[in-house]
Amino acid sequence: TSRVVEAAAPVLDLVDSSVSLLWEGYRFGSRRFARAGADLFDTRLMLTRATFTYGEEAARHFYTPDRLTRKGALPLPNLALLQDVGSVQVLDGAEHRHRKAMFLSMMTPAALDELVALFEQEWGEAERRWAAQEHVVLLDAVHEVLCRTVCAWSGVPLAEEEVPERTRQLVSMFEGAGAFGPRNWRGQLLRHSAEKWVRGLVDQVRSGRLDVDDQRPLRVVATHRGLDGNLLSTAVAAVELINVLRPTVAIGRFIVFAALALHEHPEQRARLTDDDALRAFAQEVRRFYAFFPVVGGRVAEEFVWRDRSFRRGEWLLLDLYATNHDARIWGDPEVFRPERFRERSPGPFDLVPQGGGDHAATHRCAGEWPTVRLLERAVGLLAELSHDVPPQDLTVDLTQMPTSPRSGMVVHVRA
Ligand code: HEM
Ligand code: MYR
Repeated sequence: TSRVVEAAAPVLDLVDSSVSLLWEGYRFGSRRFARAGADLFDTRLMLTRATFTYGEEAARHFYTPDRLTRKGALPLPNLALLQDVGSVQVLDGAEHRHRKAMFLSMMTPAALDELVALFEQEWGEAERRWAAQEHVVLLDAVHEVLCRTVCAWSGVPLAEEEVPERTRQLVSMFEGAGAFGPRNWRGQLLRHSAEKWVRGLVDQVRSGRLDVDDQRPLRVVATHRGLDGNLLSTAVAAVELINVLRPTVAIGRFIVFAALALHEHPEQRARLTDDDALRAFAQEVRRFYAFFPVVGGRVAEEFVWRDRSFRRGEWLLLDLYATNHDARIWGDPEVFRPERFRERSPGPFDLVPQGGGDHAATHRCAGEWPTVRLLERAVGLLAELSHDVPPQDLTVDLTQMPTSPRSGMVVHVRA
């Protein structure tokens, strides 16, 4: 079975704690909150003063509309691989709401049903290929299934021979986002090719050379008009479509964590008898496992919390991992227990793997519904998949961001 790796002793945060953050990974914040006995502490990152916070109250402040801006909130090498320059993530106020509404318009119930149906179809076809293979690295295999699914859903043509390359490009962006150095550079390089590809698609839609259904994300970004009445630049339209393609492929990590959870808690399988049970399991996967470590923001509107004023420009980080493991919110936070989500539904500021607050008015993830829908379906499919898990290194290294079981979760699928 798997174990969890943590960094050894905390590195001294003498002048700056950037090195400690990279060294310690997901538990960087939790350790210091515990040491300080508080839900906030000051530190320095990249030679700039920063305040780390966690918990439901902190999330409520952090996700009060218009209080923080994402401008200057992430180091550029990380930002560039995720939301990127010109995207919804760096807009504020009315412009942000308008662009955000564009994303949320893609997430109608009918569109989400179709996304799940496409996923089931791709999964079914992949299952037949998996059964013919000696073994399958589930993380890689699921990334590919999701790449096919999201391209079909988005109206992006994808030839069979393109699948490995496009999958690799999208994966390298989020796998490079938590790194400085070669893994990050590789992400930048592959991102560059992906942007060229997607800009070409936007141009083709706009010139009528590519016909795409109305509701599909490629059509939506290509025809969206800003508050000024103008189309988005080709570059920004491409960035926004990539903001749909890339993170949908990233859901593969949650799916592999779900497979790991089923492997380690075999007694759970029999409980997955209805939709509520699948939903609860999916939510516990999102709470328990580590993915997006922290979100950052700069104070745009002053506020007071814990007898302290937070002034314009101050750098605040909300520790998502620590909030999802906050013992004040979750009983036995280090125990994987889906039943907790049958006893209570998540509130806006407690379960925050993809941010908190109101989706339309804050920077909370636009893709939370597709994530939950695909993940709960994947839990059902995994529970029905006849497979063995051979001996392997399933260690989840919490000093790696993003992390996953070290082996990528190798499975042997039986026909
Ligand atoms: C924003 C996580 C899936 C689209 C975010 C944020 C996080 C996050 C932490 C930033 C919140 C903030 O700045 O306050 C994740 C994780 C995912 C996921 C862990 C699962 C793999 C998706 C999907 C989509 C998506 C499937 C689209 C289909 C976006 C967009 C934003 C965003 C557009 C920017 C929202 C804004 O600035 O208003 N996501 N996300 N994400 N996510 Fe996701
Ligand atoms: C997405 O692709 O937008 C969703 C998943 C991204 C997860 C990336 C996790 C590691 C990023 C660390 C960056 C924070 C640096 C302080």
